[in-house]
Amino acid sequence: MSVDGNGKVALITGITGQDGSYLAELLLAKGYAVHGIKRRASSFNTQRIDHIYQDPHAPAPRLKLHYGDLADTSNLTRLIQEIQPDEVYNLGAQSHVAVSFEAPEYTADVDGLGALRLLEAIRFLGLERKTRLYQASTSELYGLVQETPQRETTPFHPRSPYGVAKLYAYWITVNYREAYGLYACNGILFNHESPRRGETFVTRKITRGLANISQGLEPCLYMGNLDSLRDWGHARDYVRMQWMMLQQDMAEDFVIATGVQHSVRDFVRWSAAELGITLEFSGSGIDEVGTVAAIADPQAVTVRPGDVIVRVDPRYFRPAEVDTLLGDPTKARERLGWVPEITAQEMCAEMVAHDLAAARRHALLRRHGYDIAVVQEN
Ligand code: NDP
Ligand code: GDR
Repeated sequence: MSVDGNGKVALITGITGQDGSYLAELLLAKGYAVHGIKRRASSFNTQRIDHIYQDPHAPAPRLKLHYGDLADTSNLTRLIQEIQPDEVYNLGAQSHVAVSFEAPEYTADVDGLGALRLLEAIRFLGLERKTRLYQASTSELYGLVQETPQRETTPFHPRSPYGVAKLYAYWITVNYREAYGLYACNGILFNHESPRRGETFVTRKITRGLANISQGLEPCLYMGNLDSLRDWGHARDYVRMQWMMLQQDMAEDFVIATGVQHSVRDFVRWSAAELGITLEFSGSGIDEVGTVAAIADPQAVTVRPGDVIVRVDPRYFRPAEVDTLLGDPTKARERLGWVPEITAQEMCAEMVAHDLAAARRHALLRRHGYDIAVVQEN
């Protein structure tokens, strides 16, 4: 494989995910040779990176995919031995908080021990002085928050099997840095989204669900906790910071956030407004509903004033919730000059535009007799 460009070689776990796809684009643009680990699945799972795919038969491809899994020690060790990466970005994870309550052991294995397997492979292969590691840590570590806003020094109190698994990964990364002098660091990233966000995370569920409703593909959006408060940024801004963290003289941990907080209900309202729909919320708890109050352009949408298009379904409540998260990115700004460029509202507009285009295509197909299944999940 070619190491043209800047001569650096990166390995990304989770390259088929939201962040992995943006990071791969960024590193390729910087001239890296990029290797990614993808899981074997019974159907294609590379949609997010198909646009940067390079035919392995072509001369000097700079993107290469390998089958692998964070649960498989020998696979990871062999890949690191073969690839000899300068930088490893550990983005792979069972990343859904609600699902981690359903599959806690698997989540612990992949999200917790997966990080250890990579660190141990670097150490075992004697690559401590060559290979730098980025660990995808999370604001879910703060969980039941002890201080607002949350910064690098705020104590952790995770509230889910996902958060607890990521807590292990956080500390084992710090431990290998302290014990073996590895350049290994944690990015404590707050929620970040994009049109490539998985369809079952709240922002994408909202933009996709409301776009579908506006085109008559679904009747209603069923939501969990509308009061939840999050600090939402754009994935494109956040992967820039992941790269910056590995280019410093010394490995350090950073909070990556916007410093601005909104509720899930706000995000529903903004998304509806992007579609020309004014939503009014009434009731409370599981009886809360979102009703169409006004429409900007009746030709553009199939809903009408008075239609109830948002309801609460307790199925989407979590056994333990993280009610509020707000990050303080001061250290990242002062030390690395990082500032987010895209606001949550701008990101929401981009996501709605993306999902509306897809909904219109589906609606058109349906009008011409092709039945398109529309699935809604948590
Ligand atoms: P995604 O869920 O979009 O992507 C996760 C990636 O991990 C996918 O490529 C997935 O593969 C892969 N993966 C899952 N299980 C395994 C496994 N057993 N072995 C190898 N790979 C696996 O997550 P994001 O891109 O949003 O997040 C990237 C990382 O950052 C994750 O670790 C997440 O926990 C963390 N994080 C995310 C935040 C966010 O708001 N997005 C905030 C803070 C942290 P497949 O495509 O086959 O499913
Ligand atoms: P989160 O993201 O749990 O913060 O983890 P998610 O978008 O799933 O939930 C955010 C908040 O919205 C509430 N919510 C709902 N969530 C989902 N998924 N579906 C719903 O219908 C719904 N209704 C309300 C949730 O209860 C929660 O409070 C994300 C993941 O990317 C993690 O991997 C990452 O570590 C953290 O962000 C930072």
